[in-house]
Amino acid sequence: MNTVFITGATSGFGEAIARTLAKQNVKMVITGRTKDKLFQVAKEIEETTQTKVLPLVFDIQDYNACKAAIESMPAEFQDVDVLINNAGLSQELQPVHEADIDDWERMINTNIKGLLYVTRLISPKMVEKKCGHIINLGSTASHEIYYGGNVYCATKHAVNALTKGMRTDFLKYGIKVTMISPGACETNFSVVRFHGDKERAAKVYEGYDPIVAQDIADVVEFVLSRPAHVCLNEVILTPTAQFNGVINREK
Ligand code: NDP
Ligand code: 8X3
Repeated sequence: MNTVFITGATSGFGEAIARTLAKQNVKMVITGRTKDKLFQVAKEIEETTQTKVLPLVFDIQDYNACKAAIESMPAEFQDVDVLINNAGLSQELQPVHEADIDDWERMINTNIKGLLYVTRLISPKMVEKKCGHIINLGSTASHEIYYGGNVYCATKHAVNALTKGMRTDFLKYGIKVTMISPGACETNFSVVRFHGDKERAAKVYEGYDPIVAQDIADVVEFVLSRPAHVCLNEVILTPTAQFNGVINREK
């Protein structure tokens, strides 16, 4: 691993992945919209490891912003060989006939279009060098649908299709493509889903042990540690108390 590029590193999985991979003393680009938090993560990593970090603040829903940020990277960070497409979000849990169109736009623009924009901008160098590894954050929602999950699940089904599409496109260049598909994990995810309602978000994780961001970072580290001839196509991980979207709250 030479340079790793992680989207959505201001919180949750992305932050845990950045802090974990930084122990390997690599070069790292981390992104997000929350500038203070992004710079704080970068500073803490640089103070505690040998990893050099470039924080890039941009909204992945905006192709021109993605392009400007990625083209601004100094030469020493341009040789990205690991791309972690993690930034994403869910908005509300409403049936289609009641949902807010803006919530749909944000999910589709972030989870599908943003992931595609960043991949379009980063992957040509991997193709040129004939090596690289792209890790997409899918979800159990890439495979199942739950009440009110309609559009979020559709975006994560799209990530599943795009992961397979990318693996097909990049096969002849030796670029690995992996999807990591977690179930319920307590991060800022549900707070964002419920537009800042922390009480409602906390209820999602009551009565059982959810997975935590570090569990995802551990999987990323393992996936990246496989030898050149092995590509883990997908890893699905859930809390032990969850199966097919159903959560067992009986202790
Ligand atoms: P968090 O809300 O904790 O983190 C999401 C990250 O994505 C933040 O760093 C946020 O940064 C970034 N992000 C969101 N929108 C944008 C945007 N428009 N432009 C740039 N960055 C953006 O959630 P998680 O860590 O839990 O989620 C990470 C990924 O994992 C998502 O794709 C999610 O769908 C997926 N996932 C989550 C699960 C869970 O249960 N938590 C389970 C399965 C998958 P900022 O706000 O600073 O821009
Ligand atoms: C996030 C997990 O199923 O709780 O992808 O919405 S879920």
